[in-house]
Amino acid sequence: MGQAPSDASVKRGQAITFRWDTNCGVYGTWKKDGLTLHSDDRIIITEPTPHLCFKLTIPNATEEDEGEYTLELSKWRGRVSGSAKVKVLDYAVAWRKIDHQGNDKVKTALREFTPSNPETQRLRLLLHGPVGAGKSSMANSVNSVFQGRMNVKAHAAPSTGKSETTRYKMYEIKDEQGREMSFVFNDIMGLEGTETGGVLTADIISAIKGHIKDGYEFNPSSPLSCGLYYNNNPTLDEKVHCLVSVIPANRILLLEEDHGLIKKMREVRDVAKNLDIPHVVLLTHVDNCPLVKEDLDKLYFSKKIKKAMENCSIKLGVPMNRIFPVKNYHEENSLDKKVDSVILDALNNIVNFANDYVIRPIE
Ligand SMILES: Nc1nc2c(ncn2[C@@H]2O[C@H](COP(=O)(O)OP(=O)(O)O)[C@@H](O)[C@H]2O)c(=O)[nH]1
Ligand SMILES: [Mg+2]
Repeated sequence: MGQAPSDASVKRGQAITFRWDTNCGVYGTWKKDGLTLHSDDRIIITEPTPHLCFKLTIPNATEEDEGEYTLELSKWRGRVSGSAKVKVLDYAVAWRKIDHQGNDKVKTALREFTPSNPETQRLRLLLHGPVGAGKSSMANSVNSVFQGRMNVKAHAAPSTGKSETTRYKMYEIKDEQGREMSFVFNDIMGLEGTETGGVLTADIISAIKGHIKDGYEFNPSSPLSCGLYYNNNPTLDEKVHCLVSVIPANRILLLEEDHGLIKKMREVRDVAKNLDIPHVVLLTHVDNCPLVKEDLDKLYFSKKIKKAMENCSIKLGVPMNRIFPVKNYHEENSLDKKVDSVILDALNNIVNFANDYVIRPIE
Protein backbone atom coordinates (compact mmCIF):
# COMPACT_ATOMS: atom_id res chain seq x y z
CA MET A 1 0.00 0.00 0.00
CA GLY A 2 2.84 2.40 -0.84
CA GLN A 3 5.50 3.92 1.38
CA ALA A 4 4.41 4.97 4.90
CA PRO A 5 5.77 8.24 6.34
CA SER A 6 9.05 8.01 8.26
CA ASP A 7 10.34 9.72 11.44
CA ALA A 8 11.55 13.26 10.99
CA SER A 9 13.35 16.04 12.86
CA VAL A 10 12.64 19.61 11.86
CA LYS A 11 13.82 22.92 13.17
CA ARG A 12 11.31 25.21 14.86
CA GLY A 13 9.71 27.38 12.13
CA GLN A 14 10.40 24.87 9.36
CA ALA A 15 7.71 22.83 7.62
CA ILE A 16 6.63 19.34 8.64
CA THR A 17 5.48 17.39 5.60
CA PHE A 18 4.16 13.84 5.41
CA ARG A 19 3.10 12.16 2.24
CA TRP A 20 1.78 8.68 1.72
CA ASP A 21 1.16 7.44 -1.79
CA THR A 22 -1.11 4.46 -2.22
CA ASN A 23 -1.77 2.33 -5.24
CA CYS A 24 -5.49 1.95 -4.76
CA GLY A 25 -8.30 4.26 -3.77
CA VAL A 26 -8.74 4.35 0.01
CA TYR A 27 -9.99 6.73 2.69
CA GLY A 28 -7.48 8.22 5.09
CA THR A 29 -7.52 9.78 8.56
CA TRP A 30 -4.55 11.59 10.05
CA LYS A 31 -4.09 11.36 13.80
CA LYS A 32 -1.64 12.92 16.18
CA ASP A 33 -0.95 11.01 19.39
CA GLY A 34 -4.21 9.15 18.82
CA LEU A 35 -6.39 12.23 18.21
CA THR A 36 -7.93 12.92 14.78
CA LEU A 37 -6.48 15.93 12.97
CA HIS A 38 -8.42 18.32 10.77
CA SER A 39 -7.22 21.07 8.47
CA ASP A 40 -7.09 24.43 10.24
CA ASP A 41 -5.08 27.64 9.96
CA ARG A 42 -1.86 25.74 10.84
CA ILE A 43 -2.38 22.25 9.49
CA ILE A 44 -3.04 21.52 5.82
CA ILE A 45 -4.43 18.08 5.03
CA THR A 46 -4.88 17.24 1.37
CA GLU A 47 -6.41 14.15 -0.08
CA PRO A 48 -6.95 14.65 -3.77
CA THR A 49 -9.31 12.28 -5.47
CA PRO A 50 -9.03 9.49 -6.42
CA HIS A 51 -7.55 9.08 -2.92
CA LEU A 52 -4.09 7.98 -3.99
CA CYS A 53 -1.92 10.62 -2.33
CA PHE A 54 -2.35 11.70 1.30
CA LYS A 55 -0.48 14.79 2.44
CA LEU A 56 -0.19 16.57 5.75
CA THR A 57 1.75 19.82 6.00
CA ILE A 58 2.44 22.08 8.96
CA PRO A 59 4.27 25.03 7.36
CA ASN A 60 5.52 26.58 10.60
CA ALA A 61 6.46 23.91 13.15
CA THR A 62 6.39 24.71 16.85
CA GLU A 63 7.23 22.57 19.89
CA GLU A 64 3.59 21.53 20.30
CA ASP A 65 3.76 19.81 16.91
CA GLU A 66 6.09 17.16 18.33
CA GLY A 67 4.50 13.77 18.58
CA GLU A 68 3.48 10.67 16.71
CA TYR A 69 1.55 11.16 13.47
CA THR A 70 -0.49 8.28 12.15
CA LEU A 71 -2.30 7.89 8.87
CA GLU A 72 -5.07 5.31 9.00
CA LEU A 73 -6.17 4.09 5.62
CA SER A 74 -9.44 2.28 5.30
CA LYS A 75 -10.83 0.30 2.43
CA TRP A 76 -13.95 -1.77 2.32
CA ARG A 77 -11.70 -4.84 2.96
CA GLY A 78 -9.95 -3.55 6.07
CA ARG A 79 -7.55 -1.02 7.53
CA VAL A 80 -3.89 -0.26 7.41
CA SER A 81 -1.95 2.42 9.19
CA GLY A 82 1.53 3.90 9.39
CA SER A 83 3.10 6.18 11.96
CA ALA A 84 6.03 8.54 12.16
CA LYS A 85 7.46 10.54 15.03
CA VAL A 86 8.33 14.22 14.70
CA LYS A 87 10.94 16.06 16.76
CA VAL A 88 11.01 19.83 16.66
CA LEU A 89 14.58 20.97 17.30
CA ASP A 90 15.90 24.31 18.47
CA TYR A 91 18.64 24.28 15.84
CA ALA A 92 18.64 22.82 12.33
CA VAL A 93 22.26 21.70 12.61
CA ALA A 94 24.32 20.81 15.66
CA TRP A 95 26.78 23.53 16.68
CA ARG A 96 29.22 20.82 17.82
CA LYS A 97 29.59 17.37 16.44
CA ILE A 98 29.20 14.10 18.33
CA ASP A 99 31.04 11.26 16.68
CA HIS A 100 30.35 7.74 18.00
CA GLN A 101 32.42 6.25 15.20
CA GLY A 102 35.46 7.91 16.72
CA ASN A 103 34.97 6.37 20.21
CA ASP A 104 37.43 3.51 19.74
CA LYS A 105 40.06 5.77 18.22
CA VAL A 106 39.84 8.25 21.13
CA LYS A 107 39.87 5.38 23.65
CA THR A 108 43.00 3.89 22.08
CA ALA A 109 44.73 7.29 21.99
CA LEU A 110 43.93 7.89 25.66
CA ARG A 111 45.03 4.37 26.62
CA GLU A 112 48.35 4.86 24.91
CA PHE A 113 48.82 8.44 26.05
CA THR A 114 51.86 9.39 28.14
CA PRO A 115 52.60 12.95 29.30
CA SER A 116 55.00 14.84 27.03
CA ASN A 117 57.15 15.90 29.99
CA PRO A 118 59.10 12.98 31.58
CA GLU A 119 58.98 14.78 34.95
CA THR A 120 55.27 13.93 35.03
CA GLN A 121 54.29 10.28 35.44
CA ARG A 122 50.61 10.99 35.00
CA LEU A 123 48.31 13.95 34.62
CA ARG A 124 46.25 15.00 37.62
CA LEU A 125 42.78 16.28 36.83
CA LEU A 126 41.10 17.95 39.80
CA LEU A 127 37.32 17.65 39.96
CA HIS A 128 35.70 20.40 41.99
CA GLY A 129 32.25 21.96 42.25
CA PRO A 130 29.07 21.96 44.31
CA VAL A 131 27.86 18.97 46.30
CA GLY A 132 25.86 16.65 44.07
CA ALA A 133 27.25 18.06 40.80
CA GLY A 134 28.41 14.63 39.67
CA LYS A 135 32.16 14.71 40.45
CA SER A 136 32.32 11.17 41.86
CA SER A 137 29.96 10.01 39.10
CA MET A 138 32.36 11.46 36.51
CA ALA A 139 35.31 9.48 37.92
CA ASN A 140 33.10 6.35 37.88
CA SER A 141 31.78 7.07 34.37
CA VAL A 142 35.29 7.41 32.93
CA ASN A 143 36.34 4.15 34.56
CA SER A 144 33.22 2.49 33.18
CA VAL A 145 33.98 3.70 29.66
CA PHE A 146 37.49 2.22 29.77
CA GLN A 147 36.54 -1.00 31.50
CA GLY A 148 33.60 -1.63 29.23
CA ARG A 149 31.30 -2.22 32.20
CA MET A 150 29.68 -0.24 35.01
CA ASN A 151 32.12 0.87 37.68
CA VAL A 152 31.32 2.37 41.06
CA LYS A 153 34.70 3.02 42.68
CA ALA A 154 34.03 6.62 43.70
CA HIS A 155 31.08 6.82 46.05
CA ALA A 156 28.34 8.78 44.27
CA ALA A 157 25.72 10.16 46.63
CA PRO A 158 21.97 9.46 46.34
CA SER A 159 21.13 13.21 45.90
CA THR A 160 21.01 14.05 49.64
CA GLY A 161 22.60 17.48 49.25
CA LYS A 162 25.43 16.66 51.67
CA SER A 163 28.92 15.90 50.41
CA GLU A 164 29.66 12.17 50.49
CA THR A 165 33.26 12.78 49.57
CA THR A 166 35.08 14.22 52.58
CA ARG A 167 38.59 12.90 51.87
CA TYR A 168 40.96 13.96 49.13
CA LYS A 169 40.87 10.90 46.95
CA MET A 170 42.78 9.98 43.85
CA TYR A 171 41.03 7.75 41.33
CA GLU A 172 43.15 5.82 38.93
CA ILE A 173 41.58 4.96 35.61
CA LYS A 174 42.10 1.41 34.46
CA ASP A 175 41.15 -0.42 31.31
CA GLU A 176 39.52 -3.86 31.09
CA GLN A 177 42.94 -5.52 31.46
CA GLY A 178 43.64 -3.58 34.66
CA ARG A 179 46.28 -1.36 32.99
CA GLU A 180 46.46 2.13 34.47
CA MET A 181 46.06 5.19 32.29
CA SER A 182 48.49 8.09 32.47
CA PHE A 183 45.90 10.38 34.01
CA VAL A 184 44.05 10.33 37.31
CA PHE A 185 41.14 12.20 38.84
CA ASN A 186 41.46 13.85 42.20
CA ASP A 187 38.01 13.96 43.78
CA ILE A 188 37.54 16.67 46.36
CA MET A 189 34.80 17.38 48.90
CA GLY A 190 31.90 19.42 47.45
CA LEU A 191 31.67 23.22 47.56
CA GLU A 192 28.77 24.86 49.33
CA GLY A 193 27.40 28.35 48.70
CA THR A 194 27.54 29.42 52.34
CA GLU A 195 30.53 30.88 54.21
CA THR A 196 30.76 27.78 56.37
CA GLY A 197 30.31 24.19 55.21
CA GLY A 198 31.81 22.30 52.30
CA VAL A 199 35.42 22.38 51.22
CA LEU A 200 37.28 25.65 51.82
CA THR A 201 38.50 27.50 48.72
CA ALA A 202 41.90 27.77 50.45
CA ASP A 203 42.07 23.96 50.47
CA ILE A 204 41.12 23.70 46.79
CA ILE A 205 43.87 26.20 45.99
CA SER A 206 46.37 24.17 48.08
CA ALA A 207 45.25 21.03 46.24
CA ILE A 208 45.82 22.73 42.86
CA LYS A 209 49.35 23.62 43.92
CA GLY A 210 49.98 20.02 45.01
CA HIS A 211 50.20 20.72 48.76
CA ILE A 212 47.47 18.24 49.80
CA LYS A 213 48.27 14.54 49.97
CA ASP A 214 45.91 11.77 49.02
CA GLY A 215 43.65 10.60 51.86
CA TYR A 216 43.40 13.96 53.70
CA GLU A 217 40.09 14.36 55.54
CA PHE A 218 38.89 17.89 54.85
CA ASN A 219 38.10 20.14 57.76
CA PRO A 220 35.49 22.70 56.64
CA SER A 221 36.45 25.06 59.48
CA SER A 222 40.20 25.26 58.99
CA PRO A 223 42.45 24.98 55.92
CA LEU A 224 45.38 22.56 55.85
CA SER A 225 48.73 24.32 56.17
CA CYS A 226 51.08 21.82 57.82
CA GLY A 227 51.33 18.26 59.12
CA LEU A 228 51.33 14.73 57.79
CA TYR A 229 49.05 15.45 54.83
CA TYR A 230 50.75 18.71 53.84
CA ASN A 231 53.27 18.51 51.04
CA ASN A 232 55.63 21.49 51.44
CA ASN A 233 57.51 21.11 48.17
CA PRO A 234 55.33 19.48 45.55
CA THR A 235 57.01 18.37 42.34
CA LEU A 236 55.44 19.00 38.95
CA ASP A 237 54.13 15.42 39.10
CA GLU A 238 52.28 16.14 42.34
CA LYS A 239 50.62 19.35 41.17
CA VAL A 240 47.23 19.54 39.47
CA HIS A 241 47.52 19.82 35.70
CA CYS A 242 43.94 20.71 34.85
CA LEU A 243 41.19 22.20 36.98
CA VAL A 244 37.85 20.65 36.11
CA SER A 245 34.83 22.49 37.51
CA VAL A 246 31.74 20.32 37.58
CA ILE A 247 28.32 21.95 37.75
CA PRO A 248 24.81 20.79 36.81
CA ALA A 249 23.54 22.51 33.66
CA ASN A 250 20.18 23.36 35.24
CA ARG A 251 21.80 24.71 38.41
CA ILE A 252 24.09 27.25 36.74
CA LEU A 253 21.06 29.01 35.30
CA LEU A 254 19.49 29.41 38.74
CA LEU A 255 22.54 30.84 40.50
CA GLU A 256 22.86 34.63 40.73
CA GLU A 257 26.22 36.06 39.71
CA ASP A 258 26.97 37.02 43.31
CA HIS A 259 25.95 33.64 44.78
CA GLY A 260 28.54 32.19 47.17
CA LEU A 261 29.14 29.20 44.91
CA ILE A 262 29.86 31.32 41.85
CA LYS A 263 32.16 33.58 43.86
CA LYS A 264 34.10 30.60 45.22
CA MET A 265 34.38 28.98 41.80
CA ARG A 266 35.64 32.23 40.27
CA GLU A 267 38.17 32.60 43.06
CA VAL A 268 39.51 29.10 42.36
CA ARG A 269 39.50 29.79 38.64
CA ASP A 270 41.51 32.99 39.13
CA VAL A 271 44.19 31.08 41.00
CA ALA A 272 44.39 28.43 38.27
CA LYS A 273 44.55 31.20 35.65
CA ASN A 274 47.41 32.99 37.41
CA LEU A 275 49.28 29.70 37.60
CA ASP A 276 48.52 29.12 33.91
CA ILE A 277 46.78 25.85 34.79
CA PRO A 278 44.06 25.04 32.23
CA HIS A 279 40.47 25.25 33.40
CA VAL A 280 37.59 23.31 31.96
CA VAL A 281 33.92 23.12 32.95
CA LEU A 282 31.84 19.96 32.78
CA LEU A 283 28.14 20.75 32.67
CA THR A 284 26.47 17.63 34.07
CA HIS A 285 22.84 16.51 34.40
CA VAL A 286 22.18 17.54 30.78
CA ASP A 287 19.49 14.85 30.77
CA ASN A 288 17.29 17.28 32.69
CA CYS A 289 16.54 18.74 29.27
CA PRO A 290 13.72 16.53 27.86
CA LEU A 291 15.14 16.67 24.32
CA VAL A 292 18.51 15.40 25.55
CA LYS A 293 16.98 12.85 27.91
CA GLU A 294 15.17 11.25 25.03
CA ASP A 295 18.21 11.26 22.78
CA LEU A 296 21.68 12.31 23.94
CA ASP A 297 22.65 12.86 20.29
CA LYS A 298 20.42 15.96 20.40
CA LEU A 299 22.76 17.58 22.97
CA TYR A 300 24.07 20.17 20.54
CA PHE A 301 20.63 20.84 19.10
CA SER A 302 19.26 21.97 22.46
CA LYS A 303 18.68 25.63 23.11
CA LYS A 304 18.54 24.98 26.86
CA ILE A 305 22.03 23.45 26.83
CA LYS A 306 23.44 26.27 24.72
CA LYS A 307 21.89 28.78 27.10
CA ALA A 308 23.37 26.98 30.12
CA MET A 309 26.81 26.96 28.42
CA GLU A 310 26.62 30.69 27.59
CA ASN A 311 25.42 31.47 31.09
CA CYS A 312 28.24 29.42 32.57
CA SER A 313 30.78 31.09 30.30
CA ILE A 314 29.75 34.53 31.58
CA LYS A 315 29.33 33.61 35.25
CA LEU A 316 32.54 31.63 35.60
CA GLY A 317 34.59 33.50 33.01
CA VAL A 318 35.36 30.43 30.91
CA PRO A 319 35.39 30.45 27.10
CA MET A 320 32.70 28.36 25.40
CA ASN A 321 35.27 25.99 23.90
CA ARG A 322 36.32 24.99 27.43
CA ILE A 323 32.78 24.03 28.45
CA PHE A 324 31.66 20.45 27.89
CA PRO A 325 28.10 19.31 28.53
CA VAL A 326 28.21 15.67 29.68
CA LYS A 327 25.91 13.01 30.95
CA ASN A 328 27.22 10.68 33.62
CA TYR A 329 26.33 7.06 33.98
CA HIS A 330 24.08 7.21 37.03
CA GLU A 331 21.10 4.88 36.69
CA GLU A 332 22.14 2.75 33.72
CA ASN A 333 23.34 -0.82 34.07
CA SER A 334 25.00 -1.07 30.70
CA LEU A 335 27.16 1.16 28.56
CA ASP A 336 25.83 3.33 25.76
CA LYS A 337 27.95 4.60 22.86
CA LYS A 338 26.26 8.00 22.98
CA VAL A 339 27.15 8.52 26.66
CA ASP A 340 30.68 7.20 25.98
CA SER A 341 31.02 9.71 23.14
CA VAL A 342 30.35 12.85 25.15
CA ILE A 343 32.49 11.64 28.06
CA LEU A 344 35.39 10.69 25.77
CA ASP A 345 35.22 14.00 23.91
CA ALA A 346 35.41 15.99 27.15
CA LEU A 347 38.15 13.76 28.58
CA ASN A 348 40.26 13.88 25.42
CA ASN A 349 40.19 17.68 25.48
CA ILE A 350 40.98 17.80 29.21
CA VAL A 351 43.96 15.45 28.80
CA ASN A 352 45.28 17.52 25.86
CA PHE A 353 44.94 20.80 27.79
CA ALA A 354 46.67 19.23 30.83
CA ASN A 355 49.45 17.90 28.63
CA ASP A 356 49.96 21.35 27.05
CA TYR A 357 50.46 22.63 30.57
CA VAL A 358 53.07 20.06 31.64
CA ILE A 359 55.10 20.75 28.50
CA ARG A 360 55.53 24.35 29.62
CA PRO A 361 54.50 24.75 33.28
CA ILE A 362 54.98 28.08 35.08
CA GLU A 363 57.14 27.57 38.15
N1 LIG B 1 20.46 12.67 35.87
C1 LIG B 1 21.76 12.73 36.19
N2 LIG B 1 22.14 12.41 37.44
C2 LIG B 1 23.46 12.49 37.73
C3 LIG B 1 24.43 12.86 36.76
N3 LIG B 1 25.65 12.85 37.37
C4 LIG B 1 25.44 12.49 38.66
N4 LIG B 1 24.12 12.25 38.89
C5 LIG B 1 23.47 11.89 40.16
O1 LIG B 1 23.61 13.02 41.03
C6 LIG B 1 23.86 12.61 42.36
C7 LIG B 1 25.16 13.21 42.89
O2 LIG B 1 26.26 12.70 42.17
P1 LIG B 1 27.73 12.59 42.79
O3 LIG B 1 28.62 12.03 41.74
O4 LIG B 1 27.71 11.90 44.12
O5 LIG B 1 28.07 14.14 43.04
P2 LIG B 1 29.32 14.79 43.79
O6 LIG B 1 28.83 15.25 45.12
O7 LIG B 1 29.70 15.96 42.91
O8 LIG B 1 30.41 13.76 43.87
C8 LIG B 1 23.89 11.08 42.32
O9 LIG B 1 22.59 10.62 42.70
C9 LIG B 1 24.16 10.75 40.87
O10 LIG B 1 23.63 9.51 40.50
C10 LIG B 1 23.99 13.18 35.41
O11 LIG B 1 24.76 13.52 34.50
N5 LIG B 1 22.64 13.07 35.20
MG1 LIG C 1 31.44 13.01 45.51
